[in-house]
Amino acid sequence: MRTIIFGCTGQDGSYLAEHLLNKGHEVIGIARRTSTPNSCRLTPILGHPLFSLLVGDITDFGSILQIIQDHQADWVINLAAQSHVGTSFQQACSSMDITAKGCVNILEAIRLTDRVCLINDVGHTTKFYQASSSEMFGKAYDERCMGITLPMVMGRYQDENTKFEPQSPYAVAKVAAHQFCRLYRQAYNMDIRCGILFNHESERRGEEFVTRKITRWLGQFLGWKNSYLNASFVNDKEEVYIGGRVSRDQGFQFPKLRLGNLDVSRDWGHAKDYVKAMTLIMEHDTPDDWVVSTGNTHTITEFLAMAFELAGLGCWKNYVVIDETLKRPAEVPFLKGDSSKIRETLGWRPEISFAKLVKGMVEHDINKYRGSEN
Ligand code: NAP
Ligand code: G4F
Repeated sequence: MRTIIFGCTGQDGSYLAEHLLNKGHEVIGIARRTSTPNSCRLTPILGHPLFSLLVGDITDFGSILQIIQDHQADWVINLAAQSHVGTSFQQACSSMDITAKGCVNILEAIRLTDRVCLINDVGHTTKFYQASSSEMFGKAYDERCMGITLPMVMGRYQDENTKFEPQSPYAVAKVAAHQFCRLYRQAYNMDIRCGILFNHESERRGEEFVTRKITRWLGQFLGWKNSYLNASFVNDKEEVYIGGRVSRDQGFQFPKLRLGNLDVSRDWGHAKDYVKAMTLIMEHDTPDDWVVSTGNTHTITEFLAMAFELAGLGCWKNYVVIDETLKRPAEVPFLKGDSSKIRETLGWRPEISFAKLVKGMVEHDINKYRGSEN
């Protein structure tokens, strides 16, 4: 089995590559050219005999067509995206180019390559996976009665039948890519599978996403604090600084954690579980769309409370500053997936709980910055 992964250097790409190599796949990772190396997440597999890393940019049709033609992969996985929702408000055009048109470039490259194979009677069919997102649901959800106890609890959730109401340029681009996938599946009978994944995190999560931003701050703050043994600390409005004889003007201060909108809920799982779901979706006998989620939703303040408790700092409110500039022009207030379809049909279940996810991320970042001053 030969698999091409676009977006191989990202959180999911790195875990998926490891998972597929363990299953015996030959994996060709595609990374865009950057001025400094972007392959740090791939360290565990660089040098693996079945792994190779090629240069390619999904906004460049020529380079994508060449890669697809040259390697005739069984599976092509598209995880490449400008995946940060907040950034997509500042970079709407490039978010659309990468996240929507990039997907169409890959679809077209596969369609044309498989067509030439058909004409030449060498029948090669490529299975394609698109990383769709729960952000596509935006503000839409369905409601159902979750139990018969009194008072009746109405539960909100999203599943494969929930409509799309995108709330950001990123989400609009993901809807466009998703609709292209559905169209190409119907119109050209292509083997296209879309995983509509809810938020999933890990110690490899990009540092600007809210979970990792929190755990990274905790690691850096504790690294700083612990390097001043026996010091007393003053908790000021915007920063924590060292009291006593050292003045705060001398640079002995640490900025508090600046966050935007805390009034949102996310269905957070662990990326390792989600790349297993991607694999099951690809191994299934028919192309389809699948929601992948834990079914549990938590507020950011719940994440904060658990992470700060684990780090031994007590109440998070003492260390967090709300920064209005970090609030988005439009917001997705509530995400909670109903993944019954993939659970019942493919037997997928998340194995890593929310508590274990938070603990793993906090411990990783505390260890990472232990003994450092920044
Ligand atoms: P990520 O860490 O941001 O990784 C994105 C990947 O895309 C990186 O490898 C990045 O390369 C690559 N990329 C960006 N622009 C590119 C371009 N023009 N050409 C080639 N590659 C490019 O994202 P992730 O969390 O792993 O998510 C994987 C995919 O799932 C994304 O499409 C994301 O939108 C989607 N998704 C994620 C979640 C989630 O909660 N994580 C949920 C639903 C859907 P660099 O390393 O060079 O930046
Ligand atoms: O961690 P986030 O940036 O993730 P978001 O926007 O939910 O998107 C992630 O999940 C999607 C799946 O649902 C993926 F498709 C997407 O690629 C990405 O992986 O923000 C989560 C929430 C938002 O409501 C945001 O407004 O946290 C809020 N938030 C509050 N303060 C913050 C911050 N988000 C970030 N990134 N940084 C803050 O300081």
